[in-house]
Amino acid sequence: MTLLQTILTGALFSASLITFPALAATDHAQMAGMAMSSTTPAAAEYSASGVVKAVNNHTVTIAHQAIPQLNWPPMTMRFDLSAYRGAALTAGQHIAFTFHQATAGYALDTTRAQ
Ligand SMILES: [Cu+2]
Repeated sequence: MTLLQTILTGALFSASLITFPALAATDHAQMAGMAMSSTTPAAAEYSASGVVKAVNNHTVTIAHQAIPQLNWPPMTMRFDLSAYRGAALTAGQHIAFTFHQATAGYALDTTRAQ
C-alpha cells in the first residue's frame, strides 16, 4: 500500500465512522418521536352521585350512592382533588360527579350540583 492509499483509506474509514453515528442519532431521534406519538390509554371514567361531607386542599370526602360500574355499594370515601378543575365544593352539597382511578386511590374530575 502506498502512502497515498493509506491516507485515502484512512480518510474513508474516518468518514464512515463520522457518518455512522450521525445516522444512528437520526434513527434514534425518529424512534423517540414515534415513542412520544404513541398514546397511553386513558383511565376509565366513572360516574356517581352523592353528598359532599368534607373538603380540604387535597381531598373531598363524598358519601356516594352505589356505583354499579365498579360493583361498589354506597359508602363514604375520599377523592383526590389534584386533577379537579370544577367549581368549589362545600360540605352538604348534593352532586353528580365523575372520577377516575389514580396512582393511589381515586381522583375527582367533574361535579354538577344536584
Ligand atoms: Cu366509594
